[in-house]
Amino acid sequence: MGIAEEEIKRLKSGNCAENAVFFQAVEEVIYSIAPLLEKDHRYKRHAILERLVAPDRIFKFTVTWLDDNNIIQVNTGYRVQFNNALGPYKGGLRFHPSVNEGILKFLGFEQIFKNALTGLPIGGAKGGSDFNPKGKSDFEVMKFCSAFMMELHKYIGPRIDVPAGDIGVGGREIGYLFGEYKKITSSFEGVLTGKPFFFGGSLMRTEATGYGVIYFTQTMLDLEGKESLEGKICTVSGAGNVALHAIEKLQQIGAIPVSCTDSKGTIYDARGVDLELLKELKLQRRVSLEEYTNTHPEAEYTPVEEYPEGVHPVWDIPCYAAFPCATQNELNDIDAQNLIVNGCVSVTEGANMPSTTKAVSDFLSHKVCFAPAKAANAGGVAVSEFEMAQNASMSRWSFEKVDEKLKNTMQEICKRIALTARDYGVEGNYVDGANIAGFKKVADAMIAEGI
Ligand code: NDP
Ligand code: 2IT
Repeated sequence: MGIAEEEIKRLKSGNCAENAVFFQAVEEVIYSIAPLLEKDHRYKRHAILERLVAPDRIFKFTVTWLDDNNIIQVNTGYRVQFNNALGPYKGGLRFHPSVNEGILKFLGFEQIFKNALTGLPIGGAKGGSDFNPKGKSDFEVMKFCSAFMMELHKYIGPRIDVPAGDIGVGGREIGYLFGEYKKITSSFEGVLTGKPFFFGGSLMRTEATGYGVIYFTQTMLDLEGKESLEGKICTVSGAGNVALHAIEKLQQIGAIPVSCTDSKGTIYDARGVDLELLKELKLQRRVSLEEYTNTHPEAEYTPVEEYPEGVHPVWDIPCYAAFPCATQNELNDIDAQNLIVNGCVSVTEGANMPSTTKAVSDFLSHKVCFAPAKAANAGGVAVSEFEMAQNASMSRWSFEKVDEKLKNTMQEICKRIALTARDYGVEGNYVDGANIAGFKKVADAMIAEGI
């Protein structure tokens, strides 16, 4: 077989595997909304499902840039504009070597429902690149971001499509992307969210997703008649934007987060994790979590190579509440069983779709309070919309105002999906509640807007 045939075979087989996460996300929604489709024939007549699972458009482009050794590097960039029935396309950019069209379709599809649940006027999108920021110099990241924006700027705008951060894209990357957009278009406008505060960012956007995850969990535990998080052992995975701010809010409310993870390993610090040290390691020095044990030798570090097969050690730590905040499908059915056997009362998804389908059904059948990502991590995009509002009105809101609005938004989402679940005969099932409530909002707008 020649190189071309091999490449075609690889791409074809890659393509099938690529779509697995997208189908996983779509299937969950279809199962949840089936009773609604049976009951209300308008959705079938207007072909809502067929229209909703197909992105409005996908842009795929080549990003060519020069590294610090003057070697030309080539990456692929994407923007998946999924649905704008409720407002401009909105959703993050992910820079990670695993990025492909299937992953971005799954993330863009989820984003439609998440954004609908916020009650704010934003549609769903996602984008990114297989560029790996890890180990790159600041200049290399800057050069990549400039080259990426050279193409992306054609497709975005404050009333068209407003990207933000996700894995591998934080304030630094958004700053470089914004700078390039400004240079190309000569306009200073709210075309990206998650900007640093001193040039148009919103206070609290950095903290919003992680804080929102905890506000959601507090409301859910309250509605379900469970004990609050105060004084409780909590496990968290991830050590990025979402995980660190979930840990921060847990500590602020008197809970005891004892773990975090990165792509290389897991830290278990039974006395509670040292957040200042974590921030130094992951946000400033961008190094592996292994270094945590240099300062805290009594903490346990397990490198990925030593994980038992098919099991993540972070979900084997006994806890009251678990918060998967790293990446998709990081918590499988064996992990779910470990959490259930160890008496875990609640699981909240900070990452997008971190639990496998089987893990979710196990949590639901064992009556674990389970908060799905599209509801629980919506605080990030909600504050992104607040940033758009501030940019559009050339104003600045205080930290307290944003925090109050965030808290209120998370409480409202939680209550609405709990009520929806009850109305549809699946009380306590926040997965079905979120899917039905999100779908109805988008579908009704699509019907009203015509084909
Ligand atoms: P960051 O890039 O800040 O952090 C990601 C963290 O997850 C890092 O600790 C990283 O490890 C770890 N990680 C990433 N990929 C893998 C992998 N394949 N296996 C194991 N660990 C991995 O991203 P965020 O915190 O922003 O995003 C985390 C999750 O939250 C994602 O699912 C994202 O889609 C979701 N999310 C993010 C929002 C936001 O506002 N940022 C909003 C809503 C959802 P390492 O340090 O080694 O790279
Ligand atoms: O998954 C997500 O909601 C995000 N990465 C944030 C999206 C946004 O536009 O703020």
